[in-house]
Amino acid sequence: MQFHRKNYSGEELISLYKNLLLPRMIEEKMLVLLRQGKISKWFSGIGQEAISTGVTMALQPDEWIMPLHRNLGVFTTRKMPLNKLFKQWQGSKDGYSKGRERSFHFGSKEHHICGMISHLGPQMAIADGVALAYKLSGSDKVAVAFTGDGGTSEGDFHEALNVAGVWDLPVIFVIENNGYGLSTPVSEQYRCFSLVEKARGYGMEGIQIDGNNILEVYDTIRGVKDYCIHNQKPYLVECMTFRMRGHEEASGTKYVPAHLFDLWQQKDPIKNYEDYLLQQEVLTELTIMDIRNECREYIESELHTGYDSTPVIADTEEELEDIYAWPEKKPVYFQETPGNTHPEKRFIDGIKEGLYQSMQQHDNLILMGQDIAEYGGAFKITEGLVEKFGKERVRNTPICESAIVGAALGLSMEGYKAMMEMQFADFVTVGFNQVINNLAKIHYRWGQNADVVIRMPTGGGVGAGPFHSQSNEAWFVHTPGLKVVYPSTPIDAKGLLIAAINDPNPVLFFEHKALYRSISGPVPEAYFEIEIGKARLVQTGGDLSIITYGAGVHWATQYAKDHPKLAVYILDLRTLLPLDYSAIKAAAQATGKVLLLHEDTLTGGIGGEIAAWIGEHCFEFLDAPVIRCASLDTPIPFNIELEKNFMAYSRLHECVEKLMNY
Ligand SMILES: Cc1ncc(C[n+]2csc(CCOP(=O)(O)OP(=O)(O)O)c2C)c(N)n1
Repeated sequence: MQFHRKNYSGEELISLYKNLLLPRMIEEKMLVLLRQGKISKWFSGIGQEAISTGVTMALQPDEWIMPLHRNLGVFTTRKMPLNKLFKQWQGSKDGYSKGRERSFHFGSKEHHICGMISHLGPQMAIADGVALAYKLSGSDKVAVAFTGDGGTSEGDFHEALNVAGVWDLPVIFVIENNGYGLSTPVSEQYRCFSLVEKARGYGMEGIQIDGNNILEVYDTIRGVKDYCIHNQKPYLVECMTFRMRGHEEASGTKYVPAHLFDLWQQKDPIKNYEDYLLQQEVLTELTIMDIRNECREYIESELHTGYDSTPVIADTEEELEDIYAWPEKKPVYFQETPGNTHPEKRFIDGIKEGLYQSMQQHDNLILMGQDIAEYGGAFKITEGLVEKFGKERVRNTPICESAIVGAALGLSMEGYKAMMEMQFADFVTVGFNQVINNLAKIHYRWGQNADVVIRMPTGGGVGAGPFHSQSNEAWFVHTPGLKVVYPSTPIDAKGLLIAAINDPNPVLFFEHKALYRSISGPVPEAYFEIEIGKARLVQTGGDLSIITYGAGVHWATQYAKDHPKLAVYILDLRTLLPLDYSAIKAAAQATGKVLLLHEDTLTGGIGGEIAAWIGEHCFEFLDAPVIRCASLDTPIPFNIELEKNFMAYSRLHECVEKLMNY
């Protein structure tokens, strides 16, 4: 192994050595503790430490890193106390995730380390978002994301590199090519000669280096970092290395030919560097022994403190409370002054106004979406915003839904707010993982909030067929950590969108496309919020209660108008997560006959959840079973007659009759 000292001082070389040695010695200890059953699972980075350590040492402590499961060296080089890391691995209350996360799936805002999710690839797009924040704020910083060779096969790798390339983001993607995925050799993982070749396809520079040579890693990353900041460009670094142990300790190493271990043993990053430092007379046998003893003592004393950890006593209230971040300022909600009148606006104008005023209110709010800049978006909701607020804040995106949701999270980590327009709610499926597993869970897992709104043009009735018409809100209602908002009137569209943007949590904001230009109503011109989680009583009545939202509110209102002899109580839920249970209870109590109406399909729709809740909590008020009126359990057909038949409203009369005749 060739080391090139360049101008590095003895002190710097020793500092690299100490940081390189510590994770190895910690791991050796952990393997013993694992065998003793004191920790549950271990992903070893033995043999790969030069990468984590060299990369982290080349960065400033406040530059974000997105590490993975073999990057103990990132955590130790950022000086996270071992006793707390150990508490984390034991699942203790005073680790980094209150016992909620395992192994390396945790982060720390203080240390600018973003915890991974098991899915590996999503880390990369988060780095895009952080790098975008650095770029927008003019900070001279880079973000770094790690991936294994296996992870490069994920779509997330492609999307993250593509977005970084197109947006000229200062981000370094580090591939640790250790020859294997779990057991899959690289010959079954990719067909290019080397992974660094991929850089060119994304319009970025790349370099392949010896990942076992700490000086090479450190020096390269320092240079690459300068390049990224100076040129405002991304960079791909492929570090060649080898994993000296199994994927995780239980999985063994039988699938790796034995001679490879012999070969790579010769290339051990610590032994080789140690020999070099001896040869350079930077260290002596004696100083090495002192350093090793120092490490050992540190590990033993930290473990001693680590063992003394608070056992977890489950506190349901705390568990539920930590799902969401709480706003710093108490919001001021809209209150109507009697006698006040407001201009009539269409539903779409309510959304536009909410967005426009939010952009004025928050200069850290970034809008992202396909065709949303000059073109104004598929529904022209963002028309004019780029002229007013500029290309930096109103960003056209490549067709990379997953990476843009990830980037929105990265922006949030640097204190920005992000609004992403899904061109159609249907397309959220290709960004699903980031929404469900990153945005929704991150606050509960390690206290990082996701200040992100995803606008979801949704719903059918416009003859657009199965992939431009779906109602998919129930997927998200089933995901703790998200908020799901679904307005039905122009005033609510504006006030709830403003509230969603002010809310520090991830909000899925559903906008029914058929309402955009068909519904009008009074909309105050001022900047105002409507409270998320509060339903709206549309009208009272004593015969039956229809609980609904979105287009359903208009179907119910029309139905009541067409049947004047029936006194219909209509509740517009407005927010589906969290639900306004007191308003639901009041609706059940008001008439004793409840109809749940939604455009979403029947099975697994939110109507089922509310019906169950009413059954459990309002049984004594009921005079009839709760009835659900929903769309057919089929995809949404294109032909307008088929679509009409699909839609819940085609069965509304039948359902009302059934309920009234019970
Ligand atoms: C999306 C997804 N698919 C599969 C897995 C299971 N899995 C966990 S780690 C791993 C291998 C990863 O290989 P690589 O990216 O080369 O990293 P390495 O573990 O070798 O460091 C696999 C298949 C996963 N965690 N996520």
